[in-house]
Amino acid sequence: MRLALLFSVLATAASALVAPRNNDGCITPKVFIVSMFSPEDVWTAPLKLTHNVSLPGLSPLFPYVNCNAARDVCHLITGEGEINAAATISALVLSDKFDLRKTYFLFAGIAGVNPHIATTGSVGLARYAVQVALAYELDARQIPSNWTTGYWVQGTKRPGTLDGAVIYGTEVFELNTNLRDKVRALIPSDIKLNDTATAAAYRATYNYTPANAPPAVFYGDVATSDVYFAGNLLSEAFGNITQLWTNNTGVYALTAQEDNASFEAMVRAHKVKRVDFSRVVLMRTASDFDRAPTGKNAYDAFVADQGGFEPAVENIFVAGNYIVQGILKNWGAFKGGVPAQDGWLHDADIFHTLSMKRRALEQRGVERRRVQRGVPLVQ
Ligand SMILES: *[C@@H]1O[C@H](CO)[C@@H](O)[C@H](O)[C@H]1NC(C)=O
Ligand SMILES: *[C@@H]1O[C@H](CO)[C@@H](O)[C@H](O)[C@H]1NC(C)=O
Ligand SMILES: *[C@@H]1O[C@H](CO)[C@@H](O)[C@H](O)[C@H]1NC(C)=O
Ligand SMILES: *[C@@H]1O[C@H](CO)[C@@H](O)[C@H](O)[C@H]1NC(C)=O
Ligand SMILES: *[C@@H]1O[C@H](CO)[C@@H](O)[C@H](O)[C@H]1NC(C)=O
Ligand SMILES: CC(=O)N[C@H]1CO[C@H](CO)[C@@H](O)[C@@H]1O
Repeated sequence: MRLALLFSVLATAASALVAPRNNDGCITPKVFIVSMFSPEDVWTAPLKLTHNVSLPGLSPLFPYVNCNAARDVCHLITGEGEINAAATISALVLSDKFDLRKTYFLFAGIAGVNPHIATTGSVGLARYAVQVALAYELDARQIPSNWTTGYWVQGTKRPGTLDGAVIYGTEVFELNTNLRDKVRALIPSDIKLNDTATAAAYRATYNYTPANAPPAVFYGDVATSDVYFAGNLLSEAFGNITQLWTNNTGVYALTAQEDNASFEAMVRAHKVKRVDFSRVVLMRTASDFDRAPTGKNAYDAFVADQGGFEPAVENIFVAGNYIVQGILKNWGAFKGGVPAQDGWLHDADIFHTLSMKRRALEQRGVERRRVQRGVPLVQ
């Protein structure tokens, strides 16, 4: 008897490993919104996300997922920085309380902005998230005299090259650009974004557009770095690294501290069919400029009240709620997914984690050779 019981326990455990999940009783949100810290939670009150679900592994500061009564919209706060983001999103996507296979994810937070690409209060929708500071660094006072920056990619000998780069796999993530086009179309082109007089006045101190133009919706890529960098030199250096990792197809527009980490957890979960990484939208609204206006000191600009925080936070909802409501209203069109662009399966990350060909590529050492030849991995 006891032996039979043991066998039956083992058989149940084994079938749990291989059998499809029984998702009865799971929460199956249509849209899952992710904030990174409390001010970005512009959702709970207006969308009445009052049904709390506690989940092991979330941030001790934000221990709940909160959903609406219909349980078709849910939200959580990851906690700030790469480590909080990776740990929280891992806990979510591995939880059996949720079935997230058809869920659209809206990562929606504030960010620093490159004034050559957009201005404060603007709403950016990203194709790439690039982990720019995964790099070597020398203090600027000790760099070789002909270098333009103290940052260079790990494994390489100098700035500006991927020759010999060491790959961690989290350097760059590519999202579904067809989905990005589709959700942008849900936002009215004449949308009235929120703004403040302080933000407008500070913006006017830049002598070029789009920095000094009113806030708008735009396409732009997001740099991820735990180091909160500022000033034109570092911003330019990380813009250069973005171009390296994306073979000049990415444009560094926004900077924040979490996305690369969140997406690593999402890609791993996609691989075991717990989420669909082609259903991820990354929206960042611009709260402050990454560099000073011409002729101003970098530190003074960094500490100045740029006035962008408030409209950036508000515009997460002003623009983002069109996306949330649009997906809910048009669920028939979204339910089956939005096919991603050609090549996406190979490029979601540079290990080709989502590609059927990944194993074969790895076995042939293709990644290693391409990197040794200094060939960017994303096309
Ligand atoms: C639900 O979660 C929110 C945010 O974490 C918290 O403020 C609120 O007290 C929670 N409500 C209940 C009933 O636990
Ligand atoms: C700097 O000078 C060194 C030595 O002359 C040279 O090898 C290198 O290519 C130059 N440029 C950079 C960016 O290192
Ligand atoms: C960025 O790259 C450009 C083009 O190679 C170069 O002229 C510039 O000095 C670089 N900027 C920094 C800060 O490294
Ligand atoms: C945008 O600004 C208007 C006017 O100040 C305000 O009523 C509204 O609540 C703001 N929107 C959000 C989402 O905060
Ligand atoms: C990089 O982009 C260029 C076009 O600008 C293309 O010709 C080249 O094949 C790309 N390289 C790789 C490795 O994707
Ligand atoms: C700077 C930093 O924390 N980078 C991390 C990004 O995520 C990967 C793991 O997925 C880490 O290896 C990096 O250290």
